[in-house]
Amino acid sequence: MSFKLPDLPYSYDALAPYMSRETLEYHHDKHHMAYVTNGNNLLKGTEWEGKSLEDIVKGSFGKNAGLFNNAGQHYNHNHFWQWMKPNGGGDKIPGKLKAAIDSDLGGVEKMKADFAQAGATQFGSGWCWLAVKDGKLIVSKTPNGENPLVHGATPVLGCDVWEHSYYIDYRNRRPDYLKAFVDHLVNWEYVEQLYLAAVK
Ligand code: MN3
Repeated sequence: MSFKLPDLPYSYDALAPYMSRETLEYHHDKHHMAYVTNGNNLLKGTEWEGKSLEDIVKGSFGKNAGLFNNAGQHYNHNHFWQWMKPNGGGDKIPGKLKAAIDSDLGGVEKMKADFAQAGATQFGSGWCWLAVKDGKLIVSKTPNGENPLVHGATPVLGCDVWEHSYYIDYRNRRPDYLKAFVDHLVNWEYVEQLYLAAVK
């Protein structure tokens, strides 16, 4: 399969004022598109041509840095658009996910604080995550295009902390962006869907 840029699941204005049309236009139309284009070029003629995106990400990690960076970022952004929705975030978390957050991560408030802290302390570009490892939820962070897949875990929520994700709207205030993400943008229903698939 070749990589293809997905449409945003909402309009470019839908996440304002927490994420602007201008940010989504640059981030989705330019940055994500570049990962798709470069990834397709780098995939040609490799042993991973025809494999699933997940297999390409896991297989190329540590073996083909150029392909991995672009495939990893394609995977991350495919989910990132779905990890947000208008009027998302906050504490209205579906029951099965909420129960897992309470038992594995010490409750919703602690989870939100730990997730935002992971994003704020990721030095340079990268992502912060909720992931399922050995059947339990964990909080983690990764540099650049890496994600929990290459560390034996399944990502269920990620926030892009590359500057291109927040600099137009928040300038250097990454912690304010992370707070807006957890309080107003997260699509908890999609997070629960991925969580339930990961623990099945
Ligand atoms: Mn990005």
